[in-house]
Amino acid sequence: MAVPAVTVERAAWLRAELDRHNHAYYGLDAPTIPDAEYDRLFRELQGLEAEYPELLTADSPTQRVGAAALKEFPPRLHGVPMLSLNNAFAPEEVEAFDKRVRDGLETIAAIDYAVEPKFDGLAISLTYENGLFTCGATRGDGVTGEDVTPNLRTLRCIPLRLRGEGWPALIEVRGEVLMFKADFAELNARQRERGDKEFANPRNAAAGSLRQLDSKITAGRPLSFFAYGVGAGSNELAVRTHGELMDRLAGWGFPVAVERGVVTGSRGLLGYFAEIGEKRPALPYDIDGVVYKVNRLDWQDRLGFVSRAPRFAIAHKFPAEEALTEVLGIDVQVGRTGAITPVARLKPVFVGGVTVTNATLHNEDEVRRKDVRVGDTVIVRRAGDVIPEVVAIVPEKRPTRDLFGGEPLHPPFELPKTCPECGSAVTRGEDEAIARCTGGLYCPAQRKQALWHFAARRAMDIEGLGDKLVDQLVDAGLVHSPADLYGLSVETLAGLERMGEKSARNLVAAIAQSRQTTLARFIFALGIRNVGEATARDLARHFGQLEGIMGAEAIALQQVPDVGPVVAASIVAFFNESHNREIIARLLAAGLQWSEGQPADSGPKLLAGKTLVLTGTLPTLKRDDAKAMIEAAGGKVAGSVSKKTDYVVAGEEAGSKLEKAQELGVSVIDEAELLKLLEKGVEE
Ligand code: 9MJ
Repeated sequence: MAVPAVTVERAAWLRAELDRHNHAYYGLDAPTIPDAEYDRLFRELQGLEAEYPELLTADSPTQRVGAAALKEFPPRLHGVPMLSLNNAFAPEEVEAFDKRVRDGLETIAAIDYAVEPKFDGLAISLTYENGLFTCGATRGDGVTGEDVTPNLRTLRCIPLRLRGEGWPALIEVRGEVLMFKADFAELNARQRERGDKEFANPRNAAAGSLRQLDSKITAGRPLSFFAYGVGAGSNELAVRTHGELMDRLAGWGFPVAVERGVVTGSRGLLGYFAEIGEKRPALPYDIDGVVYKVNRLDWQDRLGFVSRAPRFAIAHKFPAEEALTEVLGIDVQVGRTGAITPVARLKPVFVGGVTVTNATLHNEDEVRRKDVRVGDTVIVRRAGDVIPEVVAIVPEKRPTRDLFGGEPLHPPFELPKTCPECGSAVTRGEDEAIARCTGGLYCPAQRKQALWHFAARRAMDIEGLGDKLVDQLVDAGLVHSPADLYGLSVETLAGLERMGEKSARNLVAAIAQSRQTTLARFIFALGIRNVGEATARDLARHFGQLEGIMGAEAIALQQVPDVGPVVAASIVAFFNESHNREIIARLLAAGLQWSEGQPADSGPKLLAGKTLVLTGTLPTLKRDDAKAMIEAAGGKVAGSVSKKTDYVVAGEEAGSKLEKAQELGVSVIDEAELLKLLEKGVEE
């Protein structure tokens, strides 16, 4: 039966329409229709193709759902070999690269480089014949890869037919398949729910998803693709620069990195590296560095290759964020509020730019889920300044009782029933992830940390009272609670190890000086669970005096901005505890005082809507106090100077922020002028 002409037309229209929406969604990152509407059009096309199989075309969007499973991946010879890049880690290596390029081109002029993020995924090559996607392969050894065409067809961001025009009859488009961080998290959550294996990181998830013999599995995995180059066909493109090449690829429908650019000389390269390094945590995908390529393509040709890597390009890599190491032991740490955290003691390993010997295992459930045991080889991750964590174990490397496998050598980890520091019971609330030591301030670990916290710069700011000294004071039985600090004498302190008479005198003076404080600092210093610096400030501002807070019921506490039922309950519980009240009474008896803060609602908001930036050391005010005072007057304190800044408050040794203020013509004031503003407000 002949296909009615209207149906032929309708199918063609549906294909074009679905392709257009795909491109808008994946290529341009600008969705045009709701998912449900896309699905409706998709099903209509599927229906037509089922009824009239002759309507089916190779580039139909319905051909992305996965094909019959393979037994193995056929080999695929690349038209032009897929290169690898040489790596640089240090700035000097980048400068040396730039010098090699200039030497190679026999020029002393600064070179323009195309710069782009280095995606942490899998390199692939996509072949298009007469604009139609015909084959996709992994990199393999660079010469021959694995043909994973049915799998790549399922990626909606890979065009099945090139858009626009000007493409060669045969072209290999090169790029990276990866998984966005959010898609990875969702996939892992799904795997967990189903009891399936979770992936250690987005890269492994992308690799595992792409290398499936059953492309229907790949079809269900959220893979993405970014293009960054061309193999075969590159000579027929009539483009002058790598930048123009990327624009071409975008025009044909490929997603390309928006963070790409062109910079000049090694200074430009290092500037870009720093810029992307800062953006890295906020990028939606993992990158492991940036790539620099000489922008002019004729110069790329002139520079050519050394062995299998181009002379015209280099990867500038971030220090690896993940590394393998061995678990030497699993301990638990007791936190300030008694939280028990399992910690893996590791064979030292260099990761994220530092040597790591401990990694958090977060909590009991996490250790169970990951089944981390002594002797295991594990993937450790340290990203930015985040505390290092154990991502996953490598199951094949688990030591067993004998050489031929069998029983694991070590049993599963169990949380101790009693606190290793004080022997008190460890309990865990029904819907709580965290187990806690019930010892409270009887537990020396909690007591020490409560004291560190009390003395900290942002709390009572007792200079010279560091962690080591607190440990000594607690271990010697000289200090049981913060109140005991105010009874310490020079003689007692001078008797401690590594403590001279002069240091003892300075410390006693610092402790004495801390008596004069602010209500906000005092509340923060108490270390009430869930009460951080901002909440302490809000409480001080709202109630104005300590008695009000101590006597407040949960309902009254919830009148304070950002204080919800959980925080309110913590505060009530803290002040209900008789030993806490007793310590507070002793602190007040020891002479702690503050000028009572004005309740927030009564004071005029003299700095409402104003943004200030603090820089340098102010003559009398501590920076945190200046900040609190500005905020209490309704002002905002920003970290950097911009055109929107109203005032820069500069003290001694003010640096670049002062320069920036002068550059932008922002008013610069000193402490005295700030105090005047706080008293009288801004004269407009
Ligand atoms: C990645 N991985 O993002 C290249 N790459 O160019 C970029 N890889 C590359 N370019 C030539 N952006 C060989 C590899």
